[in-house]
Amino acid sequence: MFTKAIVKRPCKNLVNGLTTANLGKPDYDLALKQHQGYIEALIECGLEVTILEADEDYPDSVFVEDTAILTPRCAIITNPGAPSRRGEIIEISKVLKNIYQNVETITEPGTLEAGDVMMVGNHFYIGISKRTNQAGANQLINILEKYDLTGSTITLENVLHLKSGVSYLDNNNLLSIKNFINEPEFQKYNIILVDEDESYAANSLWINDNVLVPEGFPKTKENINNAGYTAIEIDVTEFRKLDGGLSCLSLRVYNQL
Ligand code: CIR
Repeated sequence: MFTKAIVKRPCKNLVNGLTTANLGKPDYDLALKQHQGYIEALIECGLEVTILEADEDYPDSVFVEDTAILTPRCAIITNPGAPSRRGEIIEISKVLKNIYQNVETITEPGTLEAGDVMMVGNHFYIGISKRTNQAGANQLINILEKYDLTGSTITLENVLHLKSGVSYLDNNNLLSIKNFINEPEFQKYNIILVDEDESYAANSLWINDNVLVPEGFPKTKENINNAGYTAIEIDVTEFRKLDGGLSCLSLRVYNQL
């Protein structure tokens, strides 16, 4: 069960964040408002939310998910593949040391961003992407195995992070864009296909009985509701402009296997 979340307020320098989206610059005031809506939804889902203050030194620091992998047995601080994001781990590391007894780290030459890591029970799928390399994935698998957890890799094409295209929703349900539906490792799941014109909604966020879904993707929302969840729509247009989705905006503490 998810019990807590950590978020970080967007900074004004957000407008200079990394992007491939071609959707224009985010509007800072609207981003702040949307971020507040996201926090309120997490609280509505029963999570205790820690809110970290904005940090102007790191334009992408609102996407706090990428800085750590939280497992029920340890936290693992990443080494982001994007050089401009490396320093984001300093503060997160301090915060997580107050929550977790066991804190591990990914180090050079390994790079890894946790948007590339998808937790399915005690197994962690790791996307090999422009941001996460094989060395980083190998380090993560070795760390996981120390805690009786497992990991395996999936090579990505055409998506920034693994979870840009696929999200595990618990109860064996996997929300996925077309690119991943033939992935051998995913054949054991009940795949909820996300239509091509709603591909952004593949990054939806399962929190206990709820799933947060980006606003404006009605087919995906309906499919998620039909699968037995309560889909909660959240407006995140300003974060989409920076290739960010719902999962990217928080780190979630999961307490039991
Ligand atoms: C970046 O390119 O790093 C940010 N603009 C977006 C990060 C999105 N994070 C995620 O998918 N976990």
